[in-house]
Amino acid sequence: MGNPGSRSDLDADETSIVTPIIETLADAVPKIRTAFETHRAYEGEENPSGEEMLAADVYADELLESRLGDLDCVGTYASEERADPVDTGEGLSLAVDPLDGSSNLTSNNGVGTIVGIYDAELPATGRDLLGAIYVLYGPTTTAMVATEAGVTEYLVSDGDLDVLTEEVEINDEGAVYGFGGPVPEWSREFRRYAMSIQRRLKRRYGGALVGDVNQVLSYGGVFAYPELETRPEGKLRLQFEANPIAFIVEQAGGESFDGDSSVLETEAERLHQRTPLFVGSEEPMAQLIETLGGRA
Ligand code: AFP
Repeated sequence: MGNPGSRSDLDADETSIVTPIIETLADAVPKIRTAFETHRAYEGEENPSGEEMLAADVYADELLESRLGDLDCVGTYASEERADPVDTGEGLSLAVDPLDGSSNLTSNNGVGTIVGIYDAELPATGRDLLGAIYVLYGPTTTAMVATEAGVTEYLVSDGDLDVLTEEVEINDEGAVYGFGGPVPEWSREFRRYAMSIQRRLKRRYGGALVGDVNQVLSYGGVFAYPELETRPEGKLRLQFEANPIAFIVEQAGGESFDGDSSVLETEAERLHQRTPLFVGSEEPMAQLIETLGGRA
């Protein structure tokens, strides 16, 4: 653990692209946490994906747009809560889910913030990601930061960052699984996979992607939000959720899959496009990919 009160735990070489972004996010964390207490009501408005927004969603989005959009290295701020990207000048494109799993605020369960850092105009493929970050607001606040150099987990406290885990690596076998969506709406193949995996792994599902993926990274295992009968495109958003999460898991040594190939290969057609998402440890993912018909 690093020196509390300093930001020196950020490794200059490994995370230089993401350094101003993660430092700015860390600064915003105490304000976002406070908003969980003060901005709990629903706004009566829907986001571009048709979901009702909480006041905290709007607060986090506006705060992050103003803070991240001000950075010299950022040229575009796009958010799950906005129909269109905001042009902030020359630079990288950020795709942000300001408050992932915000409906969990009602039940006081974990929520998160996700940032995809793309070196391309949005919508872009996961192969255009230079880095990805998620913040998990759990009993403590942690940040998982991935670049081509690897993945580092930080404790975020009073706006400061201290390394918790250097070189985060997912184990190959896995211990937990968490699958979203109503079971009767899963495909027959996916139901077959779920029946088989539950003999070996323990079910853990919290309803916030960041929390559910963080436990898969911590213990090994598999997270899935598959295509559904009524929603063949899946639920999760490619730019804001699936790509950054797939990048982090793959950089930690795991696998991602969209039903055909790595999520990072998914063609990007629309900013708010959805995709099925499967991520996790090598072994359970190999079994999943085989059960779903293999890679295209
Ligand atoms: P909310 O932001 O509306 O709470 O949705 C969260 C989310 O996009 C993602 O974080 C979860 O993995 C998934 O939806 C949970 O969906 P279910 O409520 O269908 O389990």
